[in-house]
Amino acid sequence: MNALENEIAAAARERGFVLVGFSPLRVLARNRFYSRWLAEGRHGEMAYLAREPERRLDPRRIDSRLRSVISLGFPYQAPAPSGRDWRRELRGRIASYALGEDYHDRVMARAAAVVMDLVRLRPGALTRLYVDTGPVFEREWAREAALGWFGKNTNLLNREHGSYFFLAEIFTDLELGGAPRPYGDFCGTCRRCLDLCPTGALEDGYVMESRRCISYLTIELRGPIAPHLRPHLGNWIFGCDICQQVCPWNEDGRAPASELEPYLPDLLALDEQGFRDRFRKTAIKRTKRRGLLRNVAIALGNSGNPDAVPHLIQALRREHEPLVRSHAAWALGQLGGADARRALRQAAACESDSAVAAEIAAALSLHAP
Ligand code: B12
Repeated sequence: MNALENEIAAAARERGFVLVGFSPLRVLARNRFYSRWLAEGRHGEMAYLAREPERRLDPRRIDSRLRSVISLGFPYQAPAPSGRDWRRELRGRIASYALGEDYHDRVMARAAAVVMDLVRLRPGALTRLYVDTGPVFEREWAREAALGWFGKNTNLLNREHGSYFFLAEIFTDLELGGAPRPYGDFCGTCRRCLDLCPTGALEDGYVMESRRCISYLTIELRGPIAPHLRPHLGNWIFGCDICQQVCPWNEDGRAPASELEPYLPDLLALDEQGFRDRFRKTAIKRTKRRGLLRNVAIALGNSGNPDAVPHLIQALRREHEPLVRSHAAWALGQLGGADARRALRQAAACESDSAVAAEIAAALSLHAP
């Protein structure tokens, strides 16, 4: 590192970033992989991933004066393994990255402070800052800057810090970073993330089939979740950490279990205002109330616990969102029992939404004599 890079790295560390690297900009040689990935529809409904391919592959299209990128890694709490019997206690599970204040705001504020430091060091420097906020292949640039390697679980992994860190990039017109220093791939023959992903979203590694990823299904997908995938979601109600938790490069943390594992019936009872009050400042607001409650209904259906039935019946009767009613109907079908069946039959008689009616019919047919 040259003197300026050392100063920038020191400033970034001061702001809480544990990983800092530099690389000159060039056209990324991933066009073929990326075009195929899109053509195969692996991005699901995330249409924004197909936008501005030229900029993604060459950030100089953002501004032709840009010369290099500073990649930053900001750590977050590694999740603790659950010590609870979630089925008995009716507890959902939230991915660790989503705890606390929305990371976009948290990391953005710190990265913006690094930008100020940089401009103090080099007055007039041109900068463009991204924290998951634009058409940038963040992991690819972080890999170029030797922050880590692109793991089989498609996360950027670092030997010291594992993968529980966010990425941010400062593009600048300063000349930073020398010849690429490849980090190496330390996945070896390990297949744990591939074999333990409940939905097989990582296939044979290094590729993400978003349409099967629990993180995509619970956060990004707006509509119904395909019935054959629902049982595999277990109790994940926002994101998923499995492919990180099983990775030998990650250690277990001690994130507060109460926040990671909320009581599901409380969430199912949230109205719009209650949802806003509880999640407004967190990343969880992204699903909106209807998305979160859809996931909660699935988790209750997966619990196998009859205590969930009255809460789901309540949702089937009172819930105004068809998306939530339909997943509550599915969950009642999974749990079965006389009360669930009676409620489903009653709902069938008065349901006006055809998608919900179809879910109710499917749920009733599970236990048809
Ligand atoms: C869309 C998205 C998702 C989607 C799709 C995920 C995916 N793997 O693409 C979904 C919703 C599933 C998702 C989930 C998660 N995400 Co996300 N996501 C993004 C986002 C916005 C874009 C990623 C993207 O462009 N994907 C499209 C594909 C084509 O891109 P790619 O995989 O990066 O593609 C490159 C590599 O595949 C490479 N490549 C291809 N083949 C090979 C082979 C080898 C050997 C190598 C080395 C490279 C390589 O070429 C491609 C093109 O450059 C980024 C932020 C950003 N702007 O980058 C965050 C980001 C990747 N997500 C992040 C996080 C934290 C998560 C979750 C952990 C959250 C959670 N707990 O639920 C999960 C992890 C799931 C997983 N295993 O990936 C972090 C990752 C940090 C890290 N340490 O890696 C990011 C960087 C956000 C941030 N700023 O911190 N995410």
